[in-house]
Amino acid sequence: TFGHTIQPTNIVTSPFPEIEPSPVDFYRHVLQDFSKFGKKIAIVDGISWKEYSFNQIDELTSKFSSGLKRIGFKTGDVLSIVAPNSPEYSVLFFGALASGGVVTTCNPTYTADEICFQFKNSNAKMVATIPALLPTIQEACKGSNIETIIVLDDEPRRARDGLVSYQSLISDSGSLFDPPSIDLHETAVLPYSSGTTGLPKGVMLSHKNIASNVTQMHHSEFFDLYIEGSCLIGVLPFFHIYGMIVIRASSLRYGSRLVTLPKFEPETFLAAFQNHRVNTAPLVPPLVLFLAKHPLVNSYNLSSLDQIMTGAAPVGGETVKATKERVGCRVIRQLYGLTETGPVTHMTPKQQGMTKPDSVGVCLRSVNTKIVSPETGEALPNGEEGELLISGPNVMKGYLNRPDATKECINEDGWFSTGDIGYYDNEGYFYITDRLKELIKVKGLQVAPAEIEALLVLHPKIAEAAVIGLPDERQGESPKAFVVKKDEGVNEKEVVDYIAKKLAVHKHLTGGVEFVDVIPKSASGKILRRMLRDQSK
Ligand code: 4UU
Repeated sequence: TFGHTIQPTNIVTSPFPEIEPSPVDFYRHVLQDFSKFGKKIAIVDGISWKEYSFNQIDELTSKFSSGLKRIGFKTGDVLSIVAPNSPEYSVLFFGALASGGVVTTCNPTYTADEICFQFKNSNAKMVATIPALLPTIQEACKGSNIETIIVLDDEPRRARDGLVSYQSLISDSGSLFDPPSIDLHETAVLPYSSGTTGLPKGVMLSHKNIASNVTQMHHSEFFDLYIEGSCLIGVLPFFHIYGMIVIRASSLRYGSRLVTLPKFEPETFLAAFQNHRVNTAPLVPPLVLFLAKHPLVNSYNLSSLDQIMTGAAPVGGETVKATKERVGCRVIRQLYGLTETGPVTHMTPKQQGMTKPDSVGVCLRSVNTKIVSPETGEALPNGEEGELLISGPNVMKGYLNRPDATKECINEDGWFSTGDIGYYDNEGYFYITDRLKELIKVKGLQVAPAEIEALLVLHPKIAEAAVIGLPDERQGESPKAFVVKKDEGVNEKEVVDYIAKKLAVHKHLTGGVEFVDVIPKSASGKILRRMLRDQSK
């Protein structure tokens, strides 16, 4: 154990020293040691082996930043990135920040409607994407304020019809590169999260928030990437806060090598471990389960693998143990966090990696946690279940243009209500046991029931609808719809297909559709999801 972290007030603190806040913005923070790392490889494409040194990323970033300014991108403007993982993703991301911009990241598997919502909601001015997504992006731009589409291709494409090539931007002389000094409380990134209720909202994470989080993880007991020769697998998507901060930003900040994969695919995933000698694997539960169970795993040499981390959704201690035994890595541990906390708040310390496999670990540096009674709001002692509240320098500023939703989850004292249920043990280790909020998690990705419900009730044959998550071994949960018919003729397939056309794959109704006479609701009209969940057991 690491000393006493449970305060008499029932506030739990970190066993490790507080961090010094970063004196510089996120771009400068992450790139601060690049000249020291120099010719070391920073990022390599796991499949094509196209690689970039720290020097090269640095140079490309400044040229891209200058090129962006030349086409009219200004301080405070929003760049949306809608692309799968690649080495160039970092150039787009840090190039925009170096121009004083804000980056909003979007899932590249989204439909045009979903992307359009985010373009409009974030008021993005430019978007960067890959050629294959161009038709979707062009469709999504309609009705938004996007003026320019940057295409990640090798062809030099002259600025025309609002299209400009990445190639032409990185061919810029760099003369306009001049990162402004930025108030560290300004928004740096705008990922989307539905929070405890409703539709996805822009999460305003400041430079201070995310620079802090990178530092908070950095401790010999946590994410010791400064160890010479660290090599990470970058298979989790960079649009999600886990890929954005924990994997990509931390790797660059501490001089590790990052192997990018555009998507999860069994052979390329396993081959990457073997061929690139990956030693650090930040994963989500379905991928941990894959390593524990899939027959293909035996055909690859995973001997370089030293540590596995799993977060973003619950994982059973048994799966954790089985995976460790099968792949023979030194440690596997859990992380817990949310988009709103930039993201990580808890991590299993390395020493205790296997002794408490069900725990998400202890508070990161400068994180305080309380478990409060949902009824009384009082901070509970160890062993008692309640809602997890967090405070720390990583807690978001709030939801974009949603002071109401912000006020509901962050109180005057800066405590953020996670909507998760859990408890801590007598050594200050946390356990997540349930979710108070409506959020569904499929493969670690958010699915907001309200988003699916809003579409369902627009269907001419549907009167009312409610969506919940059914437990699913492979993907964590599966969205299931309860539907009250307006027209007797409607069947399950019609409803499933309707949603499949409108939303990304992880939001499809893989849990099926159940037709009911009424949706149970509280006196105030809120859907009683717990009742529906219990009904489905
Ligand atoms: C049970 O999923 C995330 C961020 C996760 C993350 C990232 C980097 C965790 C560790 C890490 O290193 O963010 P969101 O906003 O998509 O989803 C947040 C929700 C939480 O409220 C909780 O319900 O995801 C769930 N969650 C977990 N649940 C996250 N981590 C865990 C976990 N166990 N370890």
